[in-house]
Amino acid sequence: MLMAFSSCFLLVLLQIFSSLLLSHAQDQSGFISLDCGSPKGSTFRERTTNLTYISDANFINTGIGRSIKQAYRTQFQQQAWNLRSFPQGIRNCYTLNLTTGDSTPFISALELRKLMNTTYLTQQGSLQNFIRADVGSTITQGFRYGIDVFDRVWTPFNFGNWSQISTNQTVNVNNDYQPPEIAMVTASIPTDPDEPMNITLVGVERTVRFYVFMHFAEIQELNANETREFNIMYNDKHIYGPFRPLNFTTSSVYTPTEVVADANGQYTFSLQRTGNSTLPPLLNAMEVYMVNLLSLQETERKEVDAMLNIKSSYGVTKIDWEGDPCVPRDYRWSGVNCSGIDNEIPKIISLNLSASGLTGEILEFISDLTNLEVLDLSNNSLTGSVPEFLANMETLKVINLSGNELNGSIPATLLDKGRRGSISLSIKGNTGLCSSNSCATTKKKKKTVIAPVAASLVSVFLIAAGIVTFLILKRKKRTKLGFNPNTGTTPLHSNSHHGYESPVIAKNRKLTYIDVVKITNNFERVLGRGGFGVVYYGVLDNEPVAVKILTESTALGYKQFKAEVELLLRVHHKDLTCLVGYCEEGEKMSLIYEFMANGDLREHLTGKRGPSVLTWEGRLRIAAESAQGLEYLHNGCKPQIVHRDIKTTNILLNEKFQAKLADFGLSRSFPLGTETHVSTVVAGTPGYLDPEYYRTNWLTEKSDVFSFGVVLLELVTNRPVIDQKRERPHIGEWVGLMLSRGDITSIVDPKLQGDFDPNTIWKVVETAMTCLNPSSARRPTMTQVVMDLKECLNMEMARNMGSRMTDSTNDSSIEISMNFTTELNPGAR
Ligand SMILES: *[C@@H]1O[C@H](CO)[C@@H](O)[C@H](O)[C@H]1NC(C)=O
Ligand SMILES: *[C@@H]1O[C@H](CO)[C@@H](O)[C@H](O)[C@H]1NC(C)=O
Ligand SMILES: *[C@@H]1O[C@H](CO)[C@@H](O)[C@H](O)[C@H]1NC(C)=O
Ligand SMILES: *[C@@H]1O[C@H](CO)[C@@H](O)[C@H](O)[C@H]1NC(C)=O
Ligand SMILES: *[C@@H]1O[C@H](CO)[C@@H](O)[C@H](O)[C@H]1NC(C)=O
Ligand SMILES: *[C@@H]1O[C@H](CO)[C@@H](O)[C@H](O)[C@H]1NC(C)=O
Ligand SMILES: *[C@@H]1O[C@H](CO)[C@@H](O)[C@H](O)[C@H]1NC(C)=O
Ligand SMILES: *[C@@H]1O[C@H](CO)[C@@H](O)[C@H](O)[C@H]1NC(C)=O
Ligand SMILES: *[C@@H]1O[C@H](CO)[C@@H](O)[C@H](O)[C@H]1NC(C)=O
Ligand SMILES: *[C@@H]1O[C@H](CO)[C@@H](O)[C@H](O)[C@H]1NC(C)=O
Ligand SMILES: *[C@@H]1O[C@H](CO)[C@@H](O)[C@H](O)[C@H]1NC(C)=O
Ligand SMILES: CC(=O)N[C@H]1CO[C@H](CO)[C@@H](O)[C@@H]1O
Repeated sequence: MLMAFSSCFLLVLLQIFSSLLLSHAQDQSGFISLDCGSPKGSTFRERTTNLTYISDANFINTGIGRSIKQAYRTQFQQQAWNLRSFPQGIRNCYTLNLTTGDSTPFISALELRKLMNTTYLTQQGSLQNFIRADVGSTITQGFRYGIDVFDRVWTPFNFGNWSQISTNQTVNVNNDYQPPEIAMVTASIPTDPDEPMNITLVGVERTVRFYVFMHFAEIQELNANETREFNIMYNDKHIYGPFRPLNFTTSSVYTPTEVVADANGQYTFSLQRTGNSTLPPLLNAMEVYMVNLLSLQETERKEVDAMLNIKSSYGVTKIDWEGDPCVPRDYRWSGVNCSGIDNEIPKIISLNLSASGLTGEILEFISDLTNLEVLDLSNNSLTGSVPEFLANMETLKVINLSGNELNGSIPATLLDKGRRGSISLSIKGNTGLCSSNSCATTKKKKKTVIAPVAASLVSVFLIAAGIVTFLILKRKKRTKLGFNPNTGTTPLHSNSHHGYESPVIAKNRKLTYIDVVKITNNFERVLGRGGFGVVYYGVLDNEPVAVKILTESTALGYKQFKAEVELLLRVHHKDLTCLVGYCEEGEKMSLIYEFMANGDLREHLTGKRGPSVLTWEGRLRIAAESAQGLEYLHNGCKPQIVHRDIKTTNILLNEKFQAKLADFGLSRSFPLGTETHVSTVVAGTPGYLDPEYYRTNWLTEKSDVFSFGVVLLELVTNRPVIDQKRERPHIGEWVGLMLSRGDITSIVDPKLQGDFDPNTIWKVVETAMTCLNPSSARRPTMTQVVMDLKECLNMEMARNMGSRMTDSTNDSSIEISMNFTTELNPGAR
């Protein structure tokens, strides 16, 4: 028996809208329903669904509204009566992928819906509906909102060789997926009870990956001597079962990982009754989603905000300045160029607003484009002075300000950079501008128009057919592209020589000592004492902060301080603590960090934070997050950063128990170039210190890998790193000894009470032991460590989420999880 699904169903879904079942009113919060092309401000309630649609006019500046002919209206729901047409421009609307060709693309309606965050999870990309079938349906219409609380559109599905069964009783649908009861009260069974139910996905390339969700409920009243029990096979491999659907209660079975085609390009699910079953298998409802890989990373929020501020302050009216400035890559904003390799976060590296009719001053928002290499503002009517911040933008290599009406003096620091050739500065045709400090008398205080920061912009990528997808974009490591200086402009030469060292730090983050006293309420509450000073609690702009006061006597203090500030200002990552400000007044030096409400990891392991024990899943998450932070330092930063003091007290937890690496005080940047190591004064904490680094004094990122291995062992064992009373004092040697004796259970932290998947424990121990390899060359990279930990975390999460079955005969098997109703205790673990 064979049933075929193909993407033609998408067309079916679009046509069923005109005849839908009646429904009762439901909550529409979290819904966005746009009637594209309808007049600005217009709104209406759709008659059959009671969904409220509003005009899309506030969401787009381009395109033209049109209507369909009166005669066709009755065939469609009202949101299809208007449409927005895009006859102009190659980049329009909600960051759309518009295909150019001999037709004009259009959108009729745009609808966004909210699902529970526990359902329809994908490991990568987004999910696109392939089929959503109400199997064995006795009705001929599809249905959606009003019957389906999440507004999923269901299609009746019957197959020739299957028979329908249905019930008049109620079926409990109360699990996270909440399939509509109308879909669950009907089901299909094979007409020949000895045949399996085969479901083959056709009409797609073999590279397509799917997630499959099947909803089952027993809807026949079984006699005591009857059973319905079946296995779920995929491409002839057993993936789940034996399984007995619950009486009049929904079980949702889904694939938590991607389903891939077999060698023949085949995707076949088969429900097969077991030998003990007196009844054939049944299927009530089924959903199949394709994984849509969008290899597009969005530009960082901060840079997008800066561009939107620049756009609104200068009143830039370029038609394509909508959505994300850098993506899709082939449709960037005009005048903007971005760095970008696939899968990396694009950064704005050049901004060309030459001859764009700009007026007013040079906006400070430009300084938020922290990766900018080329700035061309030539041939505009810009007034005011050349701002100092341009000299402080470290990446900036080319500045063209020629052909404007700028006046005053050019900042000495900028002149100096121009003189040294590190910036190519072009200022021709600004009659009021002088290149020496002597004319600085008329220098007026700069004032920048502050534009409201544009509201968070949600980029919705749509395929022209109008299929809504849900994005889960993963931010990966960021690497800056090398810059090839464009020498199109002449470097400015000047006689002035100031020997001025350019300030690295933006002024707005610099605080006075008085501020620090205020923030900490006169150093009222001590949070902790670190290697270089005391950390106090403080409040800055109503946000809690941690203020680290560096000890004046610290010999290394000042250098350390500068290093830390310079690094932290460059480094931004969700798994690294964020520096929000600093103070440097002579000897009085302090750093202000985001406050990490839950202290450090060591406190949680030792129980100093109270009796609650970190679960294994919690520990894996902390490990994965801090590994990512470290991976970012190693691979995302240029020059690479070696932390040099990885330990459990430097892994901090915020109020959501997210882990972040702290204390870059000992970090040193690698010099640019081909060197793979630097020689520095050995620093670090005993026990965590890489013996190879200690011995050779040669530092590589693999020293951090060693320290991280120690942290992993602490997470598993919860024992001291060095314990002289132990057979082997160092934790790594001790674990190695226990492993060699085969005594592996005794190393695991007894506080975990055996609540873990042993496979993940051993995998972590294995990873940790490779990190501790005496030879740094044999240690893994943090990238590998991150991958291992994520894999373990996923396994542990799946274990905790529900029962999990894997095919024991083949490791490439897929997994099926069960999601039971909350009221019933799962019997089929
Ligand atoms: C159904 O699938 C099973 C296992 O994949 C296969 O052995 C059987 O031949 C299929 N039956 C039909 C009718 O396609
Ligand atoms: C459907 O059933 C008919 C006979 O009832 C059989 O000839 C045909 O092969 C079956 N089709 C599939 C796909 O199983
Ligand atoms: C829509 O709402 C109105 C009033 O709120 C109600 O009378 C009507 O039955 C609802 N229609 C549907 C289809 O839910
Ligand atoms: C899901 O949402 C709930 C409540 O909104 C939140 O507590 C929980 O952390 C979320 N889970 C995930 C995995 O995001
Ligand atoms: C459901 O009720 C209808 C009408 O009362 C009846 O004709 C039908 O046989 C019932 N179906 C089942 C499965 O009991
Ligand atoms: C189950 O028992 C009923 C009588 O209670 C009988 O009619 C039926 O044949 C039995 N079915 C099976 C599969 O033994
Ligand atoms: C379903 O009902 C039948 C008959 O009452 C009973 O034998 C069986 O155990 C029930 N199944 C489940 C999973 O509760
Ligand atoms: C099927 O029945 C036999 C004998 O009653 C039993 O040993 C076996 O465990 C059953 N199989 C399943 C999968 O329940
Ligand atoms: C944009 O920048 C890339 C380097 O990231 C460079 O290869 C490309 O030529 C630039 N494109 C334009 C139009 O300047
Ligand atoms: C900026 O764009 C103009 C054309 O619009 C071009 O002539 C100029 O070379 C560009 N500037 C840079 C730095 O690429
Ligand atoms: C800017 O003005 C100069 C001088 O008039 C001219 O040569 C140049 O082509 C202009 N550049 C652009 C991009 O308009
Ligand atoms: C960025 C993106 O997704 N571009 C796609 C837009 O659609 C065309 C045609 O379907 C594809 O060729 C592009 O790759």
